[in-house]
Amino acid sequence: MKEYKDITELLGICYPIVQGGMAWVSDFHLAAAVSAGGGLGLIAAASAPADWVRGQIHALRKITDKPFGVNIMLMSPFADEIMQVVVSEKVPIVATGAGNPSKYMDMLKEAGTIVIPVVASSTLAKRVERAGADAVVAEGSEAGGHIGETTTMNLVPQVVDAVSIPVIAAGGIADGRGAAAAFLLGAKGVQVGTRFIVAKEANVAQPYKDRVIAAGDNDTVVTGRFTGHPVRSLKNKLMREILSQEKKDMSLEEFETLMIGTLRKAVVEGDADYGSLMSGQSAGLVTKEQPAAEIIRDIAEGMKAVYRSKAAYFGD
Ligand code: TUI
Repeated sequence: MKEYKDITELLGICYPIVQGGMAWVSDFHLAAAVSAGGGLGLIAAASAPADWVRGQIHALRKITDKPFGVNIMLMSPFADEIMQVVVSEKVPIVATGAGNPSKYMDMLKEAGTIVIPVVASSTLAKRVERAGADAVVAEGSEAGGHIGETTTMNLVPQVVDAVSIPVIAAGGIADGRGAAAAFLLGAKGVQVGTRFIVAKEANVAQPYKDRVIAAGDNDTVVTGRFTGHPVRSLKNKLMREILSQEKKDMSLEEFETLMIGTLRKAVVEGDADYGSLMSGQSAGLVTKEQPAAEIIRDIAEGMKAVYRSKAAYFGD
Protein backbone atom coordinates (compact mmCIF):
# COMPACT_ATOMS: atom_id res chain seq x y z
CA MET A 1 0.00 0.00 0.00
CA LYS A 2 2.95 2.31 0.67
CA GLU A 3 3.42 4.76 -2.15
CA TYR A 4 5.97 7.31 -0.98
CA LYS A 5 9.12 7.20 1.14
CA ASP A 6 10.25 9.48 3.96
CA ILE A 7 7.31 10.93 5.82
CA THR A 8 5.14 7.87 5.17
CA GLU A 9 7.73 5.61 6.79
CA LEU A 10 8.26 8.01 9.69
CA LEU A 11 4.53 8.20 10.40
CA GLY A 12 3.48 4.71 9.29
CA ILE A 13 0.94 6.02 6.77
CA CYS A 14 0.22 5.26 3.07
CA TYR A 15 0.00 8.77 1.59
CA PRO A 16 2.14 11.79 2.60
CA ILE A 17 -1.00 13.73 3.47
CA VAL A 18 -1.65 15.13 6.94
CA GLN A 19 -5.01 16.56 7.98
CA GLY A 20 -4.57 19.94 9.64
CA GLY A 21 -5.61 20.26 13.27
CA MET A 22 -8.60 22.57 13.14
CA ALA A 23 -10.26 23.80 16.34
CA TRP A 24 -13.80 22.36 16.77
CA VAL A 25 -13.59 20.73 13.29
CA SER A 26 -10.95 18.03 13.77
CA ASP A 27 -12.53 15.78 16.34
CA PHE A 28 -12.05 12.02 16.47
CA HIS A 29 -14.59 11.38 13.69
CA LEU A 30 -12.59 13.31 11.09
CA ALA A 31 -9.17 12.23 12.38
CA ALA A 32 -10.18 8.54 12.37
CA ALA A 33 -11.59 8.80 8.84
CA VAL A 34 -8.39 10.43 7.55
CA SER A 35 -6.16 7.86 9.25
CA ALA A 36 -8.35 4.99 8.03
CA GLY A 37 -8.06 6.51 4.53
CA GLY A 38 -4.26 6.24 4.60
CA GLY A 39 -3.39 9.80 5.64
CA LEU A 40 -2.53 11.14 9.08
CA GLY A 41 -5.57 12.26 11.06
CA LEU A 42 -5.10 14.77 13.87
CA ILE A 43 -7.40 15.49 16.78
CA ALA A 44 -7.25 19.25 17.43
CA ALA A 45 -6.98 19.91 21.15
CA ALA A 46 -7.48 23.64 20.47
CA SER A 47 -8.63 25.33 23.70
CA ALA A 48 -10.46 22.26 25.02
CA PRO A 49 -9.73 20.81 28.47
CA ALA A 50 -7.42 17.80 28.88
CA ASP A 51 -10.25 15.39 29.76
CA TRP A 52 -12.00 16.16 26.49
CA VAL A 53 -8.79 15.33 24.63
CA ARG A 54 -8.44 12.03 26.51
CA GLY A 55 -12.03 11.12 25.60
CA GLN A 56 -11.34 11.89 21.94
CA ILE A 57 -8.24 9.67 21.92
CA HIS A 58 -10.23 6.76 23.40
CA ALA A 59 -13.08 7.27 20.92
CA LEU A 60 -10.69 7.35 17.95
CA ARG A 61 -8.98 4.16 19.06
CA LYS A 62 -12.37 2.38 19.08
CA ILE A 63 -12.75 3.13 15.35
CA THR A 64 -9.27 2.63 13.89
CA ASP A 65 -5.92 1.14 14.86
CA LYS A 66 -4.08 3.28 12.30
CA PRO A 67 -1.52 5.91 13.40
CA PHE A 68 -3.01 9.26 14.39
CA GLY A 69 -1.90 12.38 16.19
CA VAL A 70 -3.03 15.17 18.47
CA ASN A 71 -2.48 18.80 17.50
CA ILE A 72 -1.77 20.90 20.59
CA MET A 73 -2.41 24.62 20.30
CA LEU A 74 0.27 26.08 22.56
CA MET A 75 -1.72 29.21 23.47
CA SER A 76 -4.26 26.96 25.19
CA PRO A 77 -4.41 27.35 28.97
CA PHE A 78 -4.53 23.53 29.08
CA ALA A 79 -1.41 22.87 26.97
CA ASP A 80 0.64 21.52 29.93
CA GLU A 81 -2.10 19.09 30.99
CA ILE A 82 -2.71 17.97 27.42
CA MET A 83 0.99 17.18 27.05
CA GLN A 84 0.62 14.88 30.08
CA VAL A 85 -2.42 13.23 28.49
CA VAL A 86 -0.72 12.50 25.16
CA VAL A 87 2.26 11.00 26.98
CA SER A 88 0.15 8.84 29.31
CA GLU A 89 -2.06 7.72 26.42
CA LYS A 90 1.02 6.95 24.29
CA VAL A 91 -0.27 9.01 21.35
CA PRO A 92 2.21 8.19 18.57
CA ILE A 93 2.39 11.64 16.97
CA VAL A 94 2.06 15.16 18.36
CA ALA A 95 1.81 18.28 16.25
CA THR A 96 1.91 21.73 17.83
CA GLY A 97 0.78 25.16 16.67
CA ALA A 98 0.73 28.81 17.68
CA GLY A 99 3.99 28.72 19.63
CA ASN A 100 7.37 27.15 20.33
CA PRO A 101 7.06 23.61 21.76
CA SER A 102 10.76 23.26 22.74
CA LYS A 103 10.09 23.12 26.48
CA TYR A 104 7.94 20.00 26.00
CA MET A 105 10.36 18.24 23.66
CA ASP A 106 12.27 16.19 26.25
CA MET A 107 9.14 14.71 27.85
CA LEU A 108 7.68 13.88 24.45
CA LYS A 109 10.88 12.31 23.11
CA GLU A 110 11.31 10.28 26.32
CA ALA A 111 7.83 8.86 25.74
CA GLY A 112 8.81 7.94 22.16
CA THR A 113 6.41 10.48 20.62
CA ILE A 114 7.05 11.74 17.10
CA VAL A 115 6.93 15.54 17.33
CA ILE A 116 5.96 17.73 14.39
CA PRO A 117 5.74 21.44 15.22
CA VAL A 118 3.85 23.71 12.85
CA VAL A 119 6.06 26.72 12.12
CA ALA A 120 5.57 29.91 10.16
CA SER A 121 9.25 30.91 9.96
CA SER A 122 12.62 29.28 9.31
CA THR A 123 13.88 30.72 12.63
CA LEU A 124 11.39 28.64 14.60
CA ALA A 125 12.02 25.65 12.30
CA LYS A 126 15.72 25.74 13.21
CA ARG A 127 14.94 26.10 16.92
CA VAL A 128 12.60 23.13 17.03
CA GLU A 129 15.00 21.01 14.98
CA ARG A 130 17.72 21.76 17.54
CA ALA A 131 15.29 20.83 20.33
CA GLY A 132 14.65 17.43 18.70
CA ALA A 133 11.63 17.74 16.38
CA ASP A 134 11.23 14.83 13.92
CA ALA A 135 9.75 16.94 11.13
CA VAL A 136 8.15 20.37 10.73
CA VAL A 137 5.04 21.62 9.04
CA ALA A 138 5.91 24.87 7.24
CA GLU A 139 2.59 26.71 7.13
CA GLY A 140 2.31 29.64 4.75
CA SER A 141 -0.04 32.58 5.11
CA GLU A 142 -2.58 31.19 2.63
CA ALA A 143 -3.68 28.90 5.46
CA GLY A 144 -6.82 29.40 7.52
CA GLY A 145 -6.92 30.25 11.20
CA HIS A 146 -3.91 31.75 12.96
CA ILE A 147 -1.21 32.54 10.39
CA GLY A 148 2.28 33.94 9.95
CA GLU A 149 3.42 36.50 7.36
CA THR A 150 5.19 34.45 4.70
CA THR A 151 3.49 32.70 1.81
CA THR A 152 3.83 28.96 1.25
CA MET A 153 5.73 29.50 -2.02
CA ASN A 154 8.42 31.40 -0.11
CA LEU A 155 8.31 29.73 3.29
CA VAL A 156 8.62 26.10 2.19
CA PRO A 157 11.91 26.29 0.24
CA GLN A 158 13.45 28.55 2.89
CA VAL A 159 12.54 26.11 5.67
CA VAL A 160 13.79 23.22 3.50
CA ASP A 161 17.14 25.02 3.23
CA ALA A 162 17.21 25.84 6.94
CA VAL A 163 16.71 22.34 8.40
CA SER A 164 17.69 18.71 7.70
CA ILE A 165 14.49 17.11 9.04
CA PRO A 166 11.61 16.49 6.60
CA VAL A 167 9.38 19.47 5.83
CA ILE A 168 5.63 19.12 5.35
CA ALA A 169 4.10 22.02 3.41
CA ALA A 170 0.84 23.66 4.45
CA GLY A 171 -1.22 26.67 3.46
CA GLY A 172 -3.09 26.82 0.17
CA ILE A 173 -2.86 23.13 -0.67
CA ALA A 174 -6.17 21.46 -1.52
CA ASP A 175 -5.54 19.31 -4.58
CA GLY A 176 -2.92 17.33 -6.48
CA ARG A 177 -1.54 20.41 -8.21
CA GLY A 178 -0.80 22.17 -4.95
CA ALA A 179 0.67 19.00 -3.46
CA ALA A 180 2.90 18.47 -6.52
CA ALA A 181 4.04 22.10 -6.32
CA ALA A 182 4.90 21.65 -2.64
CA PHE A 183 7.04 18.60 -3.45
CA LEU A 184 8.84 20.61 -6.14
CA LEU A 185 9.67 23.18 -3.46
CA GLY A 186 11.33 20.41 -1.45
CA ALA A 187 8.50 19.32 0.84
CA LYS A 188 8.21 15.62 1.70
CA GLY A 189 4.55 15.79 2.59
CA VAL A 190 1.56 18.12 2.66
CA GLN A 191 -0.86 19.21 5.34
CA VAL A 192 -4.38 19.99 4.19
CA GLY A 193 -6.94 21.74 6.36
CA THR A 194 -9.64 23.63 4.49
CA ARG A 195 -10.62 20.79 2.14
CA PHE A 196 -11.26 18.53 5.14
CA ILE A 197 -13.77 21.03 6.61
CA VAL A 198 -16.18 19.67 4.00
CA ALA A 199 -15.30 16.00 4.53
CA LYS A 200 -18.46 13.93 5.08
CA GLU A 201 -17.04 12.79 8.42
CA ALA A 202 -16.35 16.35 9.63
CA ASN A 203 -18.93 17.32 12.25
CA VAL A 204 -19.33 20.81 10.85
CA ALA A 205 -22.70 22.52 10.54
CA GLN A 206 -23.90 22.56 6.92
CA PRO A 207 -23.96 26.38 6.48
CA TYR A 208 -20.18 26.49 7.24
CA LYS A 209 -19.49 23.70 4.73
CA ASP A 210 -21.71 25.45 2.16
CA ARG A 211 -19.79 28.73 2.53
CA VAL A 212 -16.46 26.95 2.01
CA ILE A 213 -17.83 25.28 -1.12
CA ALA A 214 -19.28 28.55 -2.45
CA ALA A 215 -16.14 30.60 -1.74
CA GLY A 216 -13.94 31.99 -4.50
CA ASP A 217 -10.31 33.04 -4.53
CA ASN A 218 -10.98 36.46 -3.00
CA ASP A 219 -13.33 35.47 -0.23
CA THR A 220 -11.04 35.26 2.81
CA VAL A 221 -9.89 38.10 5.04
CA VAL A 222 -7.33 38.44 7.81
CA THR A 223 -8.45 40.02 11.06
CA GLY A 224 -6.65 40.67 14.34
CA ARG A 225 -3.30 41.74 12.88
CA PHE A 226 -3.09 44.40 15.58
CA THR A 227 -3.39 41.72 18.30
CA GLY A 228 -0.25 39.92 17.10
CA HIS A 229 -2.36 36.87 16.28
CA PRO A 230 -3.78 37.36 12.80
CA VAL A 231 -6.51 34.93 11.76
CA ARG A 232 -7.77 34.12 8.25
CA SER A 233 -11.48 33.44 7.81
CA LEU A 234 -14.16 33.63 5.13
CA LYS A 235 -15.67 37.10 4.73
CA ASN A 236 -19.05 37.42 6.42
CA LYS A 237 -21.02 39.93 8.48
CA LEU A 238 -18.88 39.33 11.59
CA MET A 239 -15.58 39.80 9.74
CA ARG A 240 -16.81 42.94 7.96
CA GLU A 241 -17.85 44.37 11.33
CA ILE A 242 -14.46 43.52 12.85
CA LEU A 243 -12.53 44.98 9.90
CA SER A 244 -14.49 48.20 10.11
CA GLN A 245 -13.91 48.45 13.90
CA GLU A 246 -10.19 47.70 13.39
CA LYS A 247 -9.99 50.75 11.12
CA LYS A 248 -11.43 52.80 13.99
CA ASP A 249 -8.71 51.58 16.40
CA MET A 250 -10.68 49.08 18.43
CA SER A 251 -9.12 47.87 21.69
CA LEU A 252 -7.91 44.34 22.31
CA GLU A 253 -10.74 43.94 24.81
CA GLU A 254 -13.37 45.00 22.26
CA PHE A 255 -11.85 42.61 19.71
CA GLU A 256 -11.96 39.72 22.15
CA THR A 257 -15.54 40.48 23.15
CA LEU A 258 -16.61 40.37 19.49
CA MET A 259 -14.67 37.16 18.79
CA ILE A 260 -15.33 35.04 21.85
CA GLY A 261 -17.25 31.86 21.13
CA THR A 262 -17.60 32.66 17.43
CA LEU A 263 -15.79 29.56 16.12
CA ARG A 264 -18.14 27.33 18.07
CA LYS A 265 -21.03 29.42 16.72
CA ALA A 266 -19.90 28.62 13.17
CA VAL A 267 -18.96 24.94 13.54
CA VAL A 268 -21.62 23.79 16.01
CA GLU A 269 -24.54 26.21 15.56
CA GLY A 270 -24.05 26.84 11.84
CA ASP A 271 -24.20 30.63 12.13
CA ALA A 272 -22.52 31.59 8.85
CA ASP A 273 -23.14 35.32 9.36
CA TYR A 274 -21.88 35.89 12.89
CA GLY A 275 -19.66 32.83 13.39
CA SER A 276 -15.92 32.65 12.61
CA LEU A 277 -15.64 30.68 9.37
CA MET A 278 -11.90 30.04 9.63
CA SER A 279 -10.68 28.94 6.22
CA GLY A 280 -7.65 29.08 3.98
CA GLN A 281 -7.47 30.72 0.57
CA SER A 282 -7.84 27.25 -0.95
CA ALA A 283 -11.59 27.38 -0.17
CA GLY A 284 -11.89 28.53 -3.80
CA LEU A 285 -10.60 25.10 -4.86
CA VAL A 286 -13.06 23.17 -2.70
CA THR A 287 -16.14 22.24 -4.71
CA LYS A 288 -17.94 19.42 -2.95
CA GLU A 289 -18.49 17.41 0.20
CA GLN A 290 -16.70 14.03 -0.02
CA PRO A 291 -15.61 11.22 2.30
CA ALA A 292 -12.15 11.90 3.75
CA ALA A 293 -10.68 8.81 2.08
CA GLU A 294 -11.88 10.08 -1.30
CA ILE A 295 -10.26 13.48 -0.68
CA ILE A 296 -6.96 11.76 0.12
CA ARG A 297 -7.12 9.56 -2.99
CA ASP A 298 -8.01 12.56 -5.17
CA ILE A 299 -5.01 14.56 -3.94
CA ALA A 300 -2.64 11.59 -4.32
CA GLU A 301 -3.94 10.69 -7.79
CA GLY A 302 -3.94 14.35 -8.83
CA MET A 303 -0.32 14.67 -7.78
CA LYS A 304 0.64 11.62 -9.84
CA ALA A 305 -1.21 13.01 -12.87
CA VAL A 306 0.72 16.30 -12.58
CA TYR A 307 4.03 14.49 -12.51
CA ARG A 308 3.07 12.33 -15.49
CA SER A 309 1.99 15.30 -17.60
CA LYS A 310 5.02 17.40 -16.65
CA ALA A 311 7.37 14.53 -17.48
CA ALA A 312 5.74 14.38 -20.91
CA TYR A 313 6.06 18.17 -21.29
CA PHE A 314 9.73 18.26 -20.37
CA GLY A 315 10.44 15.19 -22.48
CA ASP A 316 11.72 12.78 -19.86
O1 TUI B 1 -1.87 27.42 14.98
C1 TUI B 1 -2.22 27.46 13.82
N1 TUI B 1 -3.48 27.75 13.44
C2 TUI B 1 -4.50 28.09 14.31
S1 TUI B 1 -4.40 28.10 15.99
C3 TUI B 1 -5.95 28.64 16.10
S2 TUI B 1 -6.71 28.99 17.62
C4 TUI B 1 -6.37 30.66 17.72
N2 TUI B 1 -7.38 31.49 17.55
C5 TUI B 1 -7.18 32.82 17.63
C6 TUI B 1 -5.94 33.34 17.83
C7 TUI B 1 -4.88 32.50 17.95
C8 TUI B 1 -5.08 31.13 17.90
C9 TUI B 1 -6.50 28.76 14.87
N3 TUI B 1 -5.67 28.44 13.89
N4 TUI B 1 -1.33 27.20 12.84
C10 TUI B 1 0.04 26.98 13.13
C11 TUI B 1 0.73 28.27 13.28
N5 TUI B 1 1.63 28.51 14.17
N6 TUI B 1 0.51 29.37 12.55
C12 TUI B 1 1.34 30.33 13.01
C13 TUI B 1 2.04 29.76 14.03
C14 TUI B 1 3.05 30.37 14.86
C15 TUI B 1 3.14 31.75 14.99
C16 TUI B 1 4.11 32.31 15.80
C17 TUI B 1 3.95 29.56 15.57
C18 TUI B 1 4.88 30.12 16.38
C19 TUI B 1 4.97 31.48 16.49
O2 TUI B 1 5.94 32.07 17.25
C20 TUI B 1 6.34 31.35 18.37
C21 TUI B 1 7.68 31.77 18.86
O3 TUI B 1 7.84 31.68 20.07
O4 TUI B 1 8.52 32.11 18.01
